[in-house]
Amino acid sequence: MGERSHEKPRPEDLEAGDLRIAVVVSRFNLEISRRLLRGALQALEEHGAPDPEVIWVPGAVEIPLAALTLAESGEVDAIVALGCVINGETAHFQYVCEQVSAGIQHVNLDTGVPCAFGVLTTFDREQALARSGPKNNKGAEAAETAIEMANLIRRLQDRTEEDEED
Ligand code: INI
Repeated sequence: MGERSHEKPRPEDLEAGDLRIAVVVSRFNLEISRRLLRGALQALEEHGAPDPEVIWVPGAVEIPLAALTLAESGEVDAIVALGCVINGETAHFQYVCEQVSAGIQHVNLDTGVPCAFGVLTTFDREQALARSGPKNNKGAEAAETAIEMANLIRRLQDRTEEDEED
């Protein structure tokens, strides 16, 4: 057994200088999506991610297919999925939430490429604004999760390869 994972991320766990990270962001509730994107891009820059690609899609339901296609391309080490679903008066909200959350988990488990879930699912616009601000920004949190998971999966894969060589 080599290196283990740690309770809190160490600085090197959040080092993104050699990671290729893409952001998939949905246009629906554009004001909030832009705020999440700003937070994510700031966090990626702070951690040294070089030139993250940003892919826009129409709504949250479209995020998983774009993310899956990127993950399968082999061109990215991690994906940050951003969007905002706000409860309306019908059951539509529930279907959109289910599709985007299950779809993003599919991307993670089917491809092995980490795809962080930075999609807000709120009861109103105020809750969405409160989670996409300069202080509390779920886009920034998702960006850090994507970096940490990309580094973790890389380390675990390297360990497996070393074991196979022994
Ligand atoms: N898409 C969102 O991203 N957020 C929402 O709040 C939303 N609502 O409420 O309808 C929404 N719907 C569109 C959906 O994501 C798809 O784009 C559409 O169903 C076409 O596939």
